[in-house]
Amino acid sequence: MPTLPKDTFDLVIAANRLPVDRVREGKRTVWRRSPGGLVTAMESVMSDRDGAWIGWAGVPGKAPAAFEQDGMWLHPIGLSEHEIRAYYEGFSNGSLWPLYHDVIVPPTFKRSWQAAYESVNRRFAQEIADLAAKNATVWIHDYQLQQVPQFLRELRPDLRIGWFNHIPFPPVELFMQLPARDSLLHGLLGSDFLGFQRRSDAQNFLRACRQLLAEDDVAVRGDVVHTSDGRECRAAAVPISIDAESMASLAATPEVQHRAREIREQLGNPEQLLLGVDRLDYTKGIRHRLKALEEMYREGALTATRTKFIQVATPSRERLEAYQHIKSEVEQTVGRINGEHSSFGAPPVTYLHRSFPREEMAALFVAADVMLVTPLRDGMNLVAKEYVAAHDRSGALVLSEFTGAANELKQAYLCNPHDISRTKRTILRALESAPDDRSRRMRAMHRQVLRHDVRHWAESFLTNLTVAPDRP
Ligand code: GDG
Repeated sequence: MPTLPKDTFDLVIAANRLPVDRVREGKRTVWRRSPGGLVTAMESVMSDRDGAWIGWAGVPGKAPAAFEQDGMWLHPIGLSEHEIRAYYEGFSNGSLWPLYHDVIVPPTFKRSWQAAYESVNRRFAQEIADLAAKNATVWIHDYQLQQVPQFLRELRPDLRIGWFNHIPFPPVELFMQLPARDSLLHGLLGSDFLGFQRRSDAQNFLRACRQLLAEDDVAVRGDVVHTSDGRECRAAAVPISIDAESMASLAATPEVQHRAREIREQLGNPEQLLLGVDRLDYTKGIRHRLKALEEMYREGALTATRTKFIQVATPSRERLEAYQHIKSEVEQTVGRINGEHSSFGAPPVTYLHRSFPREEMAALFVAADVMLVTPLRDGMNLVAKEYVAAHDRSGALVLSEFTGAANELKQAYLCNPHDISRTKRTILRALESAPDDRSRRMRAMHRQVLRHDVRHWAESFLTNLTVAPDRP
């Protein structure tokens, strides 16, 4: 690893967050690798190159010094408290997140947020420009950094620039609400290649360019946008996945198998165990899921002593009002269901509002007979893939049609979470289907996820980026 890291990296990753968290260990502050497939995927593509990762360290204030960890050069970006409020919580999570998820809650638009977003995106671009070697490959991640490709292109026309969107790209009828819409489209068009979770996300982007940028002389032909400065930018679907092999082998370990049995025992050995695992976010359909279950307990379709439900809801974006609102709604509903249906020490719903180690998550997946994944809109949903990787023939997946995962996991019990009556019937179908049927479905999905894992995703993104049309 170079000692003077300037102009030296062949591959630069930029994401809102670094792949590490700053934690206190006794009196010392240390960096601990954050869990998640993205880090694994990047490790696999960075192993034979000089790679750097640029991102926010997760705490306000001046950027800590750059450092090396696990063979990656980690380069923190500093964000002030104002920038966290305006760029991250404001524009990214108050304007873009709801707009890109079908306006499940109304987006808020503020000019000051947009200005902070632009200035943070410029800072990312400058830092990348300083670190990247000549003709290096730059991979930018997600909705927080949509203007980086353009700003970076202005600074470093020699670079090959790709961007991947982890969340949906909205239909033009919604996207056009955004006051910054032209700036974001021009921002993205600084890339050579844009990767999306689904084909329809890529199509939505191309349609937005065609309809909103026509007068700027942008021409869209097939999946390529021809820009007025003579460049080409291609948009296509490259669906993300998980480290499937590692989840499958973790789930098979005696410790995890034992812990899964223990979880069921602790719940009084129910006949059926249902599970939900989500960030506590209004996009994940937790309220709709609980409504369906509440009705099923009330009507007797489910019996509280025989069928239990565990909901893990990882804390998320807790300073935002919409998140405080969904939290209190979920907690009220759980309280009501348990109030009406618990017997002493045996509530039907176990609600866990905290994070767990990966091993515990694997044990929960193994323990659950039916996994409920019911988002109202979700770019992909990795939890669905993790559950499927943890089961090769047992278990059943109820999956919302509004997830990217539904495009690949076609043997799931698909549902429309807005349709509570049919969702209830789908949950019952998953619970009551013949073991043969469940096993046939699970085997097919397990094979699909193991074949198309996160390494496959990272490689196909980089291949798409490498073969992107040459610049003039
Ligand atoms: C965005 C897009 C897209 C959750 N709680 C714990 C824990 N998790 C892990 C899960 C899973 C991940 O976090 C969540 O991923 P999702 O895909 O479900 O959702 P988002 O956070 O919304 O992610 C999404 C994704 O980006 C990737 O492109 O699929 O559509 O919204 O891996 O297992 N992990 C541990 N403890 C927890 O308590 N260890």
